[in-house]
Amino acid sequence: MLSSLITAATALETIDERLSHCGISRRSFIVFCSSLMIAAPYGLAITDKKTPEEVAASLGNVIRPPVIWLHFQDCTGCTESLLQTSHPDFGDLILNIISLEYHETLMAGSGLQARQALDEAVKKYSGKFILVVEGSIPTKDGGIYMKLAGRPALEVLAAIVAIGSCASWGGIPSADPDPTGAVGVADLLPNKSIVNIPGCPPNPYTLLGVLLQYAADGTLPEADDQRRPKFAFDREIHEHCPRRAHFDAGNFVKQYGDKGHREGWCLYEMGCKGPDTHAGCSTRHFNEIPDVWPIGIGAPCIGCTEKAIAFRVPMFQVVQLHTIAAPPTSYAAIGTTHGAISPLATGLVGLGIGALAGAGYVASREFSKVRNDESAPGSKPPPNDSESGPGAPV
Ligand code: FSX
Ligand code: SF4
Ligand code: F3S
Repeated sequence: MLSSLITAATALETIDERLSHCGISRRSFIVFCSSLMIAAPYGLAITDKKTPEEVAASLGNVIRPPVIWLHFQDCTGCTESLLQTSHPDFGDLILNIISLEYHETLMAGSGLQARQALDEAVKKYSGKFILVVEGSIPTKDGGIYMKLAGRPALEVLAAIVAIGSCASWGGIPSADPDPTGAVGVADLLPNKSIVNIPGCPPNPYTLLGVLLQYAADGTLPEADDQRRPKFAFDREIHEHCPRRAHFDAGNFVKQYGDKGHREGWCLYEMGCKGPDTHAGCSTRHFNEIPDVWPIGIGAPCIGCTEKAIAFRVPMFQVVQLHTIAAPPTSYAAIGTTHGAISPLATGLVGLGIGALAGAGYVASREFSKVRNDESAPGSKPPPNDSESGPGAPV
């Protein structure tokens, strides 16, 4: 059990003690807690409180959990993603909230010095630390494709939070032809309690939420059948995608740079895996910048949080729609003709309602104009038009 790896260690500081030693004000900590509540608004035991003050009161008594972070076959994008967080601030996180004891990318030491630091941290916090694993583990040929201090990665691995798609189930290194026999942590240690936080890169707030919940009350967030915390992976991208209205209306990008692409239409026909991918990217963007996530910048979701999709299903292959009806066959046609609005009727019902009806009429005319412009059913398709998506003629 993960719970056996961390115990309350009286020799370690609580978060409150640490903040007070560093001269950090209570107010700053409450601001930190409020940003945590915004980042994980539901599904996490620690943020399931009414006010930031209540979160601060319960977190303040928590012993800062020692964290040892190991890298295997990866691109370090997982760490880069975490480094970009400022709400909560990453410096606060590693210096005051958790106790980051070993992290190859962030530490100044290297070689023997780094190896000694790892040995010391493991010895000092034996039975108390959280192990975060980034990257997949090579298994072919005795694991010779990756060694740490001369030993195959396989030998030094212990457990626990698998961050990124590589550590969760192999990720990019495991893509066909998988030359190194790359696997995720759970493949090697099937009987351990492992939390998978897939994503390439993963959303840093998910890791933060898992670490803090465990540190606060010794429990892990409820997980789905792929060991992903439900609070972050219970919905599909498609459910909250800002381009969903275009999907429902049958407005699809047909080619990068076409009119639909420039106007932010749905990327389904470009191979977007959003309708089959569980992740929170459409509501929790990356790098603290609005719209910084794949679909936000005009690229289809490749399903990087799904074991069966990313790096397995071709990037431009259209996914099957399992739970959603495909427009336009199941939706009323948008381009139907509209009846004229009677001046008498608007006069009787009143000026306000008449104004609303008029606005709706103008809007529907504008919408019809767009639909008839490029993608309306029956309109002449562009030269490279795809016929495989839901908007295709049947
Ligand atoms: Fe894998 Fe992480 Fe993708 Fe990269 O290191 S999940 S390749 S973003 O960074 O392991
Ligand atoms: Fe968004 Fe992709 Fe769904 Fe279109 S198919 S609405 S781009 S998630
Ligand atoms: Fe990955 Fe798709 Fe989100 S590619 S980062 S799950 S939008």
